[in-house]
Amino acid sequence: APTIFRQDYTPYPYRLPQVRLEFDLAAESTQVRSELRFEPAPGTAPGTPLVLQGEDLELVEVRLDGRPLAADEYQLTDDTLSLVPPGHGKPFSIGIVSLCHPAVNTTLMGLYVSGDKLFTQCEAQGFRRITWFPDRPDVMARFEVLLRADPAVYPLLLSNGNLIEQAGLPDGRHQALWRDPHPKPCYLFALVAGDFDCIERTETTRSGREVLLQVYSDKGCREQTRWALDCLARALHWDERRFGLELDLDRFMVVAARDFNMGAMENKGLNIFNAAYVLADPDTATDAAYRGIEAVIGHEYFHNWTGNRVTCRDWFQLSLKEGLTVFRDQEFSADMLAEGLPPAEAASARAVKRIDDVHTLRLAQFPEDAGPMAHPIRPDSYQEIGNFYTATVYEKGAEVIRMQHTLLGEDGFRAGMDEYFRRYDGQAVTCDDFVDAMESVYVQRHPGKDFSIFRRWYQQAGTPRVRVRSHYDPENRTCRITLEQRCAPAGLEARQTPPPQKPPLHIPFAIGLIDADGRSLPIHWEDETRDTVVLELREASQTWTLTDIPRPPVLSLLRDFSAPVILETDRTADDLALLARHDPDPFARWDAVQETAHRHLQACMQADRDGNPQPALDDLLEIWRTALIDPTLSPAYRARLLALPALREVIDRGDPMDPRAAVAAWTRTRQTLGAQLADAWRTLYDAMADDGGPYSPDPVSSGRRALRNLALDNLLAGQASGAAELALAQYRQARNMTEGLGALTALLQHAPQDASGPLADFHERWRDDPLVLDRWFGAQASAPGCTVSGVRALMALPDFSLRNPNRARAVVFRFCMDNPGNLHTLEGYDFWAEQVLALDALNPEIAARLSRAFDNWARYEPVARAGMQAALQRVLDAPGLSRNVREIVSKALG
Ligand code: B3K
Ligand code: ZN
Repeated sequence: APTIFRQDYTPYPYRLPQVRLEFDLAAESTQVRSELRFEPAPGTAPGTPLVLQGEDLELVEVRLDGRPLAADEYQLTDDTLSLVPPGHGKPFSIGIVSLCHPAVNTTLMGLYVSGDKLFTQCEAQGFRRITWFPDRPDVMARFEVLLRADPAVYPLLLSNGNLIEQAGLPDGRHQALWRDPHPKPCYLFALVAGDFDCIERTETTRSGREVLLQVYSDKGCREQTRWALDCLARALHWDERRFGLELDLDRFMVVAARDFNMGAMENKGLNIFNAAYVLADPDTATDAAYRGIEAVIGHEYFHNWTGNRVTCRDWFQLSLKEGLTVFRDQEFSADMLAEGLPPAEAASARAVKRIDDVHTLRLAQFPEDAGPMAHPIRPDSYQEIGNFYTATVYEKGAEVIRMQHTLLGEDGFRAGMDEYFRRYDGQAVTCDDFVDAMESVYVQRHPGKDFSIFRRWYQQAGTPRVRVRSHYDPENRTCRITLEQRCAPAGLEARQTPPPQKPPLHIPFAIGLIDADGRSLPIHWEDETRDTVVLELREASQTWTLTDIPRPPVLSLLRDFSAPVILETDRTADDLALLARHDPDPFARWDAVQETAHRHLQACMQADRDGNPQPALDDLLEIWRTALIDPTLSPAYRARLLALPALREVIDRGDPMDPRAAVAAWTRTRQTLGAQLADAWRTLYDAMADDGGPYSPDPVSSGRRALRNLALDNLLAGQASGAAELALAQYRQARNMTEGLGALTALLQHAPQDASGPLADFHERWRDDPLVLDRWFGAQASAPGCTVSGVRALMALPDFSLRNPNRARAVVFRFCMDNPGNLHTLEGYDFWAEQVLALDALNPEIAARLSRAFDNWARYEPVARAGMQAALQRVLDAPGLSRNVREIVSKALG
């Protein structure tokens, strides 16, 4: 497949002010009639061809200014339709009639069937599967859309913008006309047709306009959409308060779809969501699911400004909207968690969100940045853009925005955002344009300081490492701190000779000092005294001297995770233990516990390799023992502090990566921690019992449930007597899904022999609720007892279907991502290859996601490495591979 380069961008030679689309909707075959009003862009030479994209379409007719064109007046290829428009320099119109086939569209891109309804997904390049069109984000048009369908099958007909009129037709069908007042690229087009429940409410915007918010879902699900509607209203008001951004539509719709490739899609005024991010009630959704809905509802809503009003010039700029919008949704979630709490608790609630976000980054993005798919947040090339909706573009992109927020401060960042909209509202722009706006504020507020090298974060792939050295001079009472950065060649760079030079990045590095008794040592900095200062590292190596430090300090580093880097320090176990007990920065404190655990786990693996006895666990045990009973820590925060690093992180830290050794070390450590602290876990379990009030997903009560489930998990891991009975009782008495699933998962993980009763009961009770059934499948597929034949047995059940992405994710992905002990076997590797190919025949975007599971095969120990390499080769050799999967596996194999 051809590689597309960012440098090759050229503007589209024609403008498209106005589009009219008429749909005759039916599942088997839908006819689309388009009327596209083009005009040559300034400077376009007469005779410049007009090229439209189209895929999997049947062409019926093409007209130019109303005149049907003969077959030799246009060119048709597999994916384009082109013609030479009249050279008079004036507007002209192209009319196209074409057919597409939603019922057989298993890719879930373009127009497709889910259940008995019709949905669209157009980002990034799905619109070309609906009709021929300039399918690129810098062509922005006003859309008028007429939908016609059988009212018995499709009583509701939705598209973007405002409903202009609705009417019955003489042939028994009905029609609806929608007009979107805002010009938009076609990737933001949407239509929905079918029978739905709907709840709605009106909100008054800050300028006093009444707007209608609606959530559509399957018949019978109405009551499960209240939380989503509530989140939507909160998102609307939050964006007004925090960013001064008001909804620019009279009507904002969210529709839940059962079959959906990703989380959700921000189509203008008509967001289409994976039902998993809409439906929730206490019986069926976990606390985490409630928070996930809040985050995704917020995310899509915030795209209305960061993405839709200002969109991307080309797909290389994807992080312009995604990184920024993830940052916005992270801040929204943090503010929602902190709302109404006293300051200290609010800070802790925000820290919990930060910890979870950093955890995601380390789990998903760091490995990506260390593998063959590593790319800058603004990639330079791709073969298939669908493969670049990555943790790098999204999560690292959000970190790059967050660093700008740190460097500018809340006020400065807000001023930069205002400037961004002042300059670019209504346009399709680049990441550079965004940084230009931020830079204009930065240089004004920090005279003499330079922002230009910050842009390197957009150009460089790979996770930088920052090495920290410090020296305390008791005589002069100074502390000298040296930071040194380097970033190894990443992704394709690693294959270049000589390896490319990577100039230093601009890294905001937040630090604090504490003394041996755990007290904060204030730092004198820019005429102030502070507990935390941000060192701005701009060179390969830089040294700072802090003065008036009365006692030898221990360094608290990278507070609040001020930059997406890996730390290298010579901190001792005692330093970490001190930080784990006393660091006033809740993120750095958590990180000190994580680091202690990581060191222990790696030491266990080393001891195994060397045939030595297992290292002592004292450090971690003591830290946990104190944290377990510390009443000053919120339950949610304690649940993070007392969580062992995820198994995948432990595997990823190995050099070479050794999944089976990691599983062994991890399992043993959990066992020991559970057993040694059994009494404390038991006391905590009882103390965190539900108070009997009505369910609420607030941070305090959900924190208590998280901590209680963690206690249960530890009791089972430590094989405490009576633990299985406790879990069975919790399952039976569960008052919500968090408790029920917590008990079921703990049983499956540690006492599978006792899980069969709850498993059967769960299935019986929830067999008709697909989202809950996904939980049932997922808990089993990720259990250590689930071998390849186990996962095959799950797939043989009548409830299973590979076509539904949520179900495929619950079973196949959970097995391949969260069950390393069983995946890393010869049968496991075969299973992976077979499933990648099976999915690829249906849905290349989803198949490509699964194919990423072996990205880092070359970093594994020899046996695993050879097994994965062979499996990758088997996929690459298969006939008819999609462009999506081909790009991933060919890059993996190099
Ligand atoms: N913008 C969508 C991306 C969907 C692309 C799928 N090929 C989701 C989001 O980030 O909000
Ligand atoms: Zn997004």
